Amino acid sequence: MSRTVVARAPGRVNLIGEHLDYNGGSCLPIALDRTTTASVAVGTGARRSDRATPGWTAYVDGVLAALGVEEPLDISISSDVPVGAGLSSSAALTCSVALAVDDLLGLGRTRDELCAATISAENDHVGVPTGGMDQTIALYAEPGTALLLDFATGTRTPVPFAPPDLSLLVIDTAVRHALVDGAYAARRADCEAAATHLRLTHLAHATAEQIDALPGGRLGRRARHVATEQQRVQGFVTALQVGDWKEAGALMTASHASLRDDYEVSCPELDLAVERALEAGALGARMTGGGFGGCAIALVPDGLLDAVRISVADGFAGANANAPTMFVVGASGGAEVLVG
Ligand code: GAF
Repeated sequence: MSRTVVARAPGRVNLIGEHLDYNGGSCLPIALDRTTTASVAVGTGARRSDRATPGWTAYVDGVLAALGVEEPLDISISSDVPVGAGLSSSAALTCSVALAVDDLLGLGRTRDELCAATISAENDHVGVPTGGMDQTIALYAEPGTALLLDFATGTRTPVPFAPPDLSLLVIDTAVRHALVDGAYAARRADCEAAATHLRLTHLAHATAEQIDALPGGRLGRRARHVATEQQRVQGFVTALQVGDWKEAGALMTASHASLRDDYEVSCPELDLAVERALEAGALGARMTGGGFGGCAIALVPDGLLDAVRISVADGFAGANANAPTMFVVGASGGAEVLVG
């Protein structure tokens, strides 16, 4: 009987540092306890063509192509990471498949190599020019810590994340996004144009003077988000280190305003979720992930969790929006082989 390898990889929320990974900046994601599980065995049929595979199967084909795997495989997938919710269901899928296939076929790839393969699957096969945040946290997360990822240096620094008497509430707006629709690529192109104009390798390293010197309009706004978000990440990490949760919350809320006004990747439902969470006493709230729908996160004193949930739900009902789903998350571990 052929061997079946089972591996799982988590979704994530990014605490702060949005749209910085492809700008040489820093971000601070945590892994969720919501995961995708891939069961992989050597198969009997011919491998499906790697062209024109629709939807999520393209991500699987992309991983196999990036790993240079030609032989037929039987792969089954199960997941409780909501799809299209900005919680990185695609990286949970690619990383679980990559890890399982590597183990099954004895490829002996390092985590760095698997990370590169999963990024290539998304960039080169599916055709979405995402950065590497989602795959990196899925493969390297440790329980109880966020990972400070610096995309200029490639370093990963664990930052303990266990806020006392506070919860991190995920608010899924039920507005589904698709990064493949071109808006994400358009933001990335704007950033590349701004960096070229400023003769910078990493737009996240632009100074306030350089941003002011950009011609006004869209490129200036995009660059201002990137440069100010980089400052906020640094402030947020310091706030976590000294236990200043009020400051951490304020930086989350400022991040949301920047994503809404300068980067223009929010949507009315995300803005409503943030507004209603703050009104009910959240220390801070922001959209998380690529945007254009998906989830917001709110840092909420435990005693106010019910009030925040009710405030958000009432706000959505009052706006005739679909009911949001809300759940509390903590920092979980990264991808692992369950059955080898
Ligand atoms: C998506 C992308 F996949 C990430 O690489 C990152 O750019 C994120 O949007 C925004 O911070 O999740």
